Amino acid sequence: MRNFILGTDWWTDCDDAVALRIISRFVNKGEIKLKGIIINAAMEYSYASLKGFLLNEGIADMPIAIDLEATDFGGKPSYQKRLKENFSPELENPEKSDPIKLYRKLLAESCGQVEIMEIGFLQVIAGLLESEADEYSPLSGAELVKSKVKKFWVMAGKWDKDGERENNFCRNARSRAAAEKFCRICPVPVTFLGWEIGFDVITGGKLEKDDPLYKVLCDHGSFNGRSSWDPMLVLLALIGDEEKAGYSLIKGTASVDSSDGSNYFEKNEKGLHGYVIKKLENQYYEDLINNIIK
Ligand SMILES: [Ca+2]
Repeated sequence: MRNFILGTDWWTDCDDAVALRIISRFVNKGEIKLKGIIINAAMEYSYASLKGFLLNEGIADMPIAIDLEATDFGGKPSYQKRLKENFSPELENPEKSDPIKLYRKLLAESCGQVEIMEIGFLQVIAGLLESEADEYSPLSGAELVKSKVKKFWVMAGKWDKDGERENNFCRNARSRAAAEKFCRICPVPVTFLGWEIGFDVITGGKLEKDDPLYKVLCDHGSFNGRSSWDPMLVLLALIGDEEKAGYSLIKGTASVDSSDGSNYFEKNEKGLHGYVIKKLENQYYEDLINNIIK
């Protein structure tokens, strides 16, 4: 069975919750194993709201770590308070949490290879890549990733032309530095799904009105559905094959300018990086996602 770890900002946008509904469907059918979740943006209700959502999905039995220092992304997360109140009112953020250690532990203890899905900011993964030997592994972070991570699937960037700026890369100095580092030093293949892929694929608007996921979308103001960046990324990862998932893959080397978060791509068939292009009409992806999450 394929093993995954998820990184999510679980922040101002509600598409992370739609993505987690898709993941929960695959986990509950026994099709994949989700070994843990790393929250890479922190607000008062981060841990409780995510845990509450997972409890309702029936997949809460996994470790969660949170980057408690990552409070500087700006904006007002809209749906977390209700999730906490409805599903886990007694829970609070942990006083201490070490998300890099959790990545190291999960990777070191995994018998098989792991795939990492990232639908938020990259500073924890950049920290993992630069981490040193510890009680879990004598390997450096880059060596550990090289030996245990088969591939990263990352929602970030805008790849239809060079010099574009997308939120997960360019949100602030923290995310920009991490994105630059990740593209430069990650030693294993990465497939990016960019902003241009998901913005006009709208999902979640057909959910039952009493579905907690629909309430998440409503709290975000997305009563008729929301752009599908994170859902499309996780579904692509879970299918595990760009062509089968309805995309072409452009291979090469991605880079990010840490001064402004702009992204660039040099095409090269032997490159470790790739970004996807849709092969089908938006309706195809919308129907696929809406059918899974209903
Ligand atoms: Ca996200």
